[in-house]
Amino acid sequence: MSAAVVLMAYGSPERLADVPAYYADIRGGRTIRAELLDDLVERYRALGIEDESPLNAITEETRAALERELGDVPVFTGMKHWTPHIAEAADRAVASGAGTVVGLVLAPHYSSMSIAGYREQLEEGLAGRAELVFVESWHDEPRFVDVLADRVRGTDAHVVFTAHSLPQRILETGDPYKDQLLETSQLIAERAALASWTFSFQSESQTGEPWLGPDIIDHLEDLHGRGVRDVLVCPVGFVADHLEIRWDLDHEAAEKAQELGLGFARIEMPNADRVFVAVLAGLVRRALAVPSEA
Ligand code: FEC
Repeated sequence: MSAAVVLMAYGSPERLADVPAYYADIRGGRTIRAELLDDLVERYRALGIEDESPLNAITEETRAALERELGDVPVFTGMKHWTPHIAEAADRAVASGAGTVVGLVLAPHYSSMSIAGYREQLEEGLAGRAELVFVESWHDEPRFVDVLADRVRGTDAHVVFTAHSLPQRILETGDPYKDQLLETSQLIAERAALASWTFSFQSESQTGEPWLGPDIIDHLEDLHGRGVRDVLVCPVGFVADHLEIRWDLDHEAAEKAQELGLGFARIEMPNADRVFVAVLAGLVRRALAVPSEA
């Protein structure tokens, strides 16, 4: 039976005018304070998304490269918070004649507050019209670990692994997110034989509840206090350039490091890199070969 892939990403507003609707989608109907919306618009403006999004272009590049790599399996992009929505991708996958759909998220770590939401949207979109093989997490995939280990190997700097923070309450329900992040970091550090590394969260939102820490901004201060002079940031929870990388790290964290007199660099994100796309293709092939183990 033929197959298709729904490749899912967080999604990004396509142009500046889309930011309010995009933010409303993220908040799921809950109120947005005007100053937070203004601040978000300014962050996107600084990234140059006036009329078209260089961030969504990266997702399209990755999709096209994965489709080429797979050869005979069509790949459709589905965005969690923007167009094309996951439900549209599901419709297109079914229309392509696929009896089996592989759901793969461009985020390697499972959380009930992230990956579960992608799955829900895809299940609803497919509505039983095709068999779904959903890849829940791929945080310990050896070839993914290699992709990142290759980017930090040989550095003299202290490596800081990072990922998006989430509200602390996820820990009360045994959510595996934090453990999976630490496992990925440990695996990379071992593979690259790193002498000095730590993990910190980034990009927490102002939602009025405590989020997982330490946040990278505080962590940089702490590292500086411990005598670290150069930092190389390796975001393990993201695979592409987007707002959380180009603003939260390249702008906010870099500015903090400069203020402290700390050397600051970050690895190049995998984006549509050939070796990384081969990792994604491997995940899809494995999901199609042994659906029950995906
Ligand atoms: O480049 C772009 O345009 C999109 C960048 C982007 C990525 C991303 C990834 C994750 N998020 C995760 C969790 C949350 C939770 C909330 C939340 C809020 C935002 C806002 C923006 C945003 N996120 Fe995001 N996230 C990205 C962008 N995120 C913009 C709203 C403004 C703000 O709060 O700063 C809080 C929702 C709420 O208010 O209730 C929770 C997680 C990931 C990593 C996994 C994934 O990629 O799906 C987890 C990229």
